[in-house]
Amino acid sequence: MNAIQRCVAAMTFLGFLGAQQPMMAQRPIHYDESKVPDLILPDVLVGYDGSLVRTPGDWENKRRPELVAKFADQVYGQLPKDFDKIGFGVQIQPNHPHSEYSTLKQVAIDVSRNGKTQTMHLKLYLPKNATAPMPVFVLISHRDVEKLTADTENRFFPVEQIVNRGYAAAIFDVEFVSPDDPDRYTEGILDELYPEQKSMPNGMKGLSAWAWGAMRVMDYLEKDPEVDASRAVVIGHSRGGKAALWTGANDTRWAITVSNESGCGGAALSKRMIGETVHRINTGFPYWFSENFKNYNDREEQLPLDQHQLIASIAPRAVYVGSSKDDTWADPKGEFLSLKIGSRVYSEIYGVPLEFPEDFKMEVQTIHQRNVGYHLREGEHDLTAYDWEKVLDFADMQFKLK
Ligand code: GTR
Repeated sequence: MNAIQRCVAAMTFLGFLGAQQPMMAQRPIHYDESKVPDLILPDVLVGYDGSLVRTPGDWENKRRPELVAKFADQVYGQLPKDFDKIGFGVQIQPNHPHSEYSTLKQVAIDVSRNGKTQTMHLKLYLPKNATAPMPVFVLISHRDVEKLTADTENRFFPVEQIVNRGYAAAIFDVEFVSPDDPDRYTEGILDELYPEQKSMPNGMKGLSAWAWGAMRVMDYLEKDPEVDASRAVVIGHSRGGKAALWTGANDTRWAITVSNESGCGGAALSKRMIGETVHRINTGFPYWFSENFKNYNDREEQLPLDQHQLIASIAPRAVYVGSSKDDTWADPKGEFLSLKIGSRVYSEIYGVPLEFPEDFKMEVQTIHQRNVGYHLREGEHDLTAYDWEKVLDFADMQFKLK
């Protein structure tokens, strides 16, 4: 073995060690576009066996499932679909801070597997005096839902704004499925329902558990006659946005998937390595992604996929990406490119005419088209009334087009 071969062998070995890499020095953080490497992105429309994707059948039966499986294996971990039983307990809450304009259903969702049960709680606000089944937004919340919903002024989950636009507003706290805490994240479905996942290198961790929670909410929505589950939107901000995209890629029942400022491991392209990187996120939040994802710490060029393919995996259902100008940690340009490149599936396979600006400009903009929506706003990392307004407009447009 010569010196170069030894170096390559050592790097390969370290790659396999994966989880031990956080001990190594990390690449410095940068926001310098001139340091972004030339992007070599894996093709959305070429299968792993080299075959070209030409038809909706090729996409839906072969390419899309293989991409989702690859993301499960290398990035997010498994999203187990099996359980033995699911039950729903519904209570109408008579007095609540939003009662002037909405009716609140408190829903307990009990899921059992191998003799154990996990309960998650959903709050569902229906527009007051609604008669027809309502389209619905479901927010995956990593912020305390009791606090959020007690404060009618909060803009993160603005019940009044949503119901006044003719939608039901639903929210669940990730705490019920996998607490957003490095020391407690297994204290939910991982300990109770899927303990075998904990020792698997491609096992479920926080983000997959949150997506699993959103899917169980959908199980409920399909049973509630006051909701139109065929017009359901899953939305999340930042870490919640990563989970929302992963939900939409797995679960074809959602009409629209919305990622707000989800950044690294969400909408942003990992291979740009600007702002938050794979190594940074796996170090800061080692309990979100699978162990396998750590193999790509500072080795993004080795990733056999990138996030444009996650966005594509939502097709042919609608997808939305919201970004903000000051949220450079989340790489707004990478989020835009990911959406633009991933959207090829809609245009080339489903014949949806789509137009995007040739180059990304860090300027306030809104691009609402059939199936694909985008906005870039002023300001910092947050989910704001402005973001909701844009996303509600987009949902109106999609449901009118249907
Ligand atoms: C950031 C983190 C991001 C993002 C965000 C959030 O600090 O680096 O990946 O998910 O937090 O959830 O607010």
